[in-house]
Amino acid sequence: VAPPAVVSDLRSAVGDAHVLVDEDARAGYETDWSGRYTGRAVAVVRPGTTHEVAEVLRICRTAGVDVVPQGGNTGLVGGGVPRPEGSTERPAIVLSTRRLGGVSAADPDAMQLTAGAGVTIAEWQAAARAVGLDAPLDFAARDSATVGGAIATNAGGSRVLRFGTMRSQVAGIEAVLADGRVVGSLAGLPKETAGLHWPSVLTGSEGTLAVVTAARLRLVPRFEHVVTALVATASIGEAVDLTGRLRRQLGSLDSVEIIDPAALALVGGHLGRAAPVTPPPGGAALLVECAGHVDPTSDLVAALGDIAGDSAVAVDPLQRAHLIAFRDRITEAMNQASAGGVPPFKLDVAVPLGALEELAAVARRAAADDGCRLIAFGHLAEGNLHLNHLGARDPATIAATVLSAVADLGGTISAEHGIGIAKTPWLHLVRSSADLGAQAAVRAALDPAGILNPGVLAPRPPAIGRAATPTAPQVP
Ligand code: 2HG
Ligand code: ZN
Repeated sequence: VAPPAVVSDLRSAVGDAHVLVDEDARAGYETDWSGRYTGRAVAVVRPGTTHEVAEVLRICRTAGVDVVPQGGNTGLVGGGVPRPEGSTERPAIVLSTRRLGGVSAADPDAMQLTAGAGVTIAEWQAAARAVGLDAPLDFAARDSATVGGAIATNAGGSRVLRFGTMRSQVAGIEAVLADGRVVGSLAGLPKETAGLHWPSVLTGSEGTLAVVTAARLRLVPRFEHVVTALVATASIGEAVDLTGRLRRQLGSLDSVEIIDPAALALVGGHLGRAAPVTPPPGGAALLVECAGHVDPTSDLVAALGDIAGDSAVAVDPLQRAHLIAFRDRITEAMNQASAGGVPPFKLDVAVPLGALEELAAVARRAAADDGCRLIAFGHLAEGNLHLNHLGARDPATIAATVLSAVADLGGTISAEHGIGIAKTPWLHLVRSSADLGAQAAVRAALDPAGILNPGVLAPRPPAIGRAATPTAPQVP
């Protein structure tokens, strides 16, 4: 039940219309995009300015109310929705940053613009294109995911091989600390050595250190010529070799995405049309894009070599969209396949490219042992696989097996979705206790009352033995 004094204080800070207390109004903010993580907020608060964000944080700190920052709510690890009922001592609000909109001061010479935290990735792209440039980031949730959320999770997506993750795009940042003080700068100076670099400190901090309110963002050239290819390889090893060759030969290479045969069949069924290529079992389909100021099609076809035989290449925007749909709409296809039942159990992992084939084999075995259906796809150039388990009986055992193997292979338990609350039991696999202790000290220094996103990114005691099953509250 909402402490009434807090709700009325929040109403005076941001206006009645922007404090949502009705169950129906809150519902869309209380469950994340995965459908697996849900909790209750005493209110959803939607500040419209940095000053209002500061007021909201001061009110919550004084009242002892937790704050869960949320952008477009496209998260998949439970980090942007209230914690599960019964798992926290204090009430929580969702602080939605969606009203912190507005794009301003595009500078085509410096190739930067300033965006509010609530600006979507698609709006960032549109604003860049309006000045003849482009945004360096792209992924399927572009219409809802926000700049603030992308910073909080260090989002990646499909263009990372060319331009880097969100971390590389943030030239300046403005953020509010838990006590309401504002830090950072939106000057966007490419060179500056005058102390801590707030974009570096806050990117990937998952709403635990401050609430990001605006950012100075990098822009990249807008390429007139784009070519998309869907190609089949006989094995993952062959796919990795091809990726290396494309990277070395093609300065125009924008993305190399991977789709396993089961994922390709599932999305084909969802789209109502078969894919133009058929990778054999154990093989993969790759979605490759090149973009340049001159048409890169013949370079791409030459670099594909023999593999060009089993491929579909498109330049026409509509035909390109037809190919891209086989990659972009897999998540939607899985959600539809599991509609009404338990949502897919997701692992977002990355390993060094040379270990990808082994990781795929481990994942296949873990899914077979469980008896679930594995849908694997992802961002090949970064060795990043999205392992989705449909109808998993024992997700905690799958996670323990796969994540331990990932750590042994020199990889990471989260490549781009973040730790949230979903991956906290396995943080110790990839972070030492010295590392986790130092992170906890930084967090305590910036937010001594611990109101910012409690439970998120918080390591939990390691299970006894690597293969043991940790108890995870939201891993049914
Ligand atoms: C993507 O690459 C997203 O499409 C979502 O990261 C992945 O649904 C998923 O597992
Ligand atoms: Zn992804």
